[in-house]
Amino acid sequence: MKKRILVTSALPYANGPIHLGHLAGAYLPADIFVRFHRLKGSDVIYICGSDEHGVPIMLRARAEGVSPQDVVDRYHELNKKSFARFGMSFDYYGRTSSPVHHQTSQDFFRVLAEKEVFVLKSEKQLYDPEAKMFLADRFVIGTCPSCGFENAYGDQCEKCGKSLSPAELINPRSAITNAKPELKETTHWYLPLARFQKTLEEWIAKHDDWKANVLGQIKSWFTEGLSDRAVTRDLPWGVPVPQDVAKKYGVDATGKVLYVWFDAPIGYISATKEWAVQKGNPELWKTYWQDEKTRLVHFIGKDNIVFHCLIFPAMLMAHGDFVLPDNVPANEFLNLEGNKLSTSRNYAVWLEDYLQKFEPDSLRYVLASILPENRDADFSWKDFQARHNNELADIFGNFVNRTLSFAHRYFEGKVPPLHQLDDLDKELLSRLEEAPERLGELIDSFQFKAYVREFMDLARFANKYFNDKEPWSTRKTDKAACATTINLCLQTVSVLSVLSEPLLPFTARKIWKILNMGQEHQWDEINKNRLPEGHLLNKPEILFKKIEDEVIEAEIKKLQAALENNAQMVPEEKIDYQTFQKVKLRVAKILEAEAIPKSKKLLKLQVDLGDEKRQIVAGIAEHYRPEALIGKKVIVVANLQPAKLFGVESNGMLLAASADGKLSLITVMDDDLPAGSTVS
Ligand code: B3M
Ligand code: ZN
Repeated sequence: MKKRILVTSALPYANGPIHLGHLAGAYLPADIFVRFHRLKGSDVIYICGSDEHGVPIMLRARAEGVSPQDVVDRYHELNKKSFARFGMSFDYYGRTSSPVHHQTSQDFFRVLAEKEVFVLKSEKQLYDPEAKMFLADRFVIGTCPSCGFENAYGDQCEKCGKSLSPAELINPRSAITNAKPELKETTHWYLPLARFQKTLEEWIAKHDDWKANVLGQIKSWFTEGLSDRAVTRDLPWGVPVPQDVAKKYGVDATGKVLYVWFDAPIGYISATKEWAVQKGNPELWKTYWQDEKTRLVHFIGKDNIVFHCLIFPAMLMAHGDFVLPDNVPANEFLNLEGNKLSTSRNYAVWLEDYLQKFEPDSLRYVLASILPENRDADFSWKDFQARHNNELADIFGNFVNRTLSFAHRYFEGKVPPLHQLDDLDKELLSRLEEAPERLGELIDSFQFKAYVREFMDLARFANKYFNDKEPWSTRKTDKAACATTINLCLQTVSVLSVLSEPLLPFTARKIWKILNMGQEHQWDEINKNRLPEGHLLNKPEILFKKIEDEVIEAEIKKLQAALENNAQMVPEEKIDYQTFQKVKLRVAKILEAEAIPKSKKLLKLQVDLGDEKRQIVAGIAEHYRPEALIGKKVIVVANLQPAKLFGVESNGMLLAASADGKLSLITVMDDDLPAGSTVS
């Protein structure tokens, strides 16, 4: 096992706050991994930072009417703080607008240019005649040639995930002015990825231990065949293309910057350099980036796979001075209450909001339990509450609390002596002995969900041990047995606390205080460092307070409101008849209607659409009693994407008129018109 480890998490764009989807993708798993390795005594550093270039930042700045620098200054600080509050233990959180980063990226580009890696191409590209600028990447919106989605970006379709170039979009329009772009000639540097395909394939073949979801994506890139990628852009924001390099190619670099996906991964290197300077040893970064013994691990979300597994490695190979990633354990996506998370539609749980009501460790625990390790996963508030209350509070928290309370009540707050061990005592001890290696292997092989499960199983076993041993009875009948039980329970608390540290760093530290232990621990020593007999304990505190239903309902409602707002937020624009015709309106007869428990606004309806029955959830509970609706013929949008509201599937939407808080369903005047009739 390589002992020197360099861990990175994807650099989040500094154009918006961090939400729980980010955490579950690239940050929490990395933090668990790094914390574990620190406890193992590995030589590990954890590098992250803000990605401050690229079109997303510029679009945000335009929308707010401020400069890109203003945007990144704000979100860099905000995100850095949110991560810290969640215990993300970066050794360094850099930013790509820093001078060191600009220098490092330009040097990287220069080396590749000197090695004649690039291909220079002059091509016609989309140009906005109104804004007078080239439309790179997300500055163009249009129809995806692959799936027909109408709001695909110039670099990627968010619907089907296909990566695109602006010229491929059907009916392109400028994201700035809405103007129809013109074609205009421009010159750019390309990384000829096709030339790297064979080398990349050979390199990936040596990594057949990578996660299946990652290898699957890589294979399909190979099958499709890698194509040349432009690594420069015509944009006013980014790392400028170095003039000296451009000159050699006979090109004027004015107005040209490095493509954000060229400079961002180099950000890992520049941040490590800055870290080394901060450490007082400016050369130290080289040990991590240039010594073959380093295990470089990139934690990312699945949309970043191609960049970290193919493009950046190709850049690193071409450069020649750096180590290549040893693993890229990418996660799939996390959904929220059955729907896709969306920053732009404000459908997310923002870390700062979360922290106003809950503890960071609760979210760390729940997210780690449901990580989208191999397929997309879903976060729901009910599940959050259940796992917090039934597992963290009732099992782990309860075990710690009852053990400490007992020691205080009956053993003067001291560790009681250990006497004769029976079989159950021995079983507990052998489980404790095995745990560090087992759990450690799971973490080291990126099986975080399994680690969490095994950890909680051990706590569950300990809790059951306490029950089965009945110290409250042996206290009167067999004092020695009682002392042994509590001694072993205290040892178990201590072992559990260290095993929990990568997952629950705040709780672990609280327990160390309660146990009156030091704050430095070693994963492999936890069974050796027993709490000695007579060791004085501090008073316990409740580690996890139960989360009440009302609090959870409020969170669900907030998301509900965001969904409803989005439905209403469509800006007014003229549409043609064809567009209108896309909405399939039909007459539906209401067959059943019932309230949805705990929801004031929603009713669950079963409707007849003539040729099929449908379930529709409608926000009309404050206006209609369920029984009054049966038999009514209403108008529904029949081809609406299904959605989940309060966990209930809804397939369609009723039309209703509303004003001043009043609401009236749209019905048909002639009652003999059959269900299923079309409306136009
Ligand atoms: N900022 C994209 C993202 O947040 C990008 C990651 C860069 S990692 C070098 O999905
Ligand atoms: Zn598409």
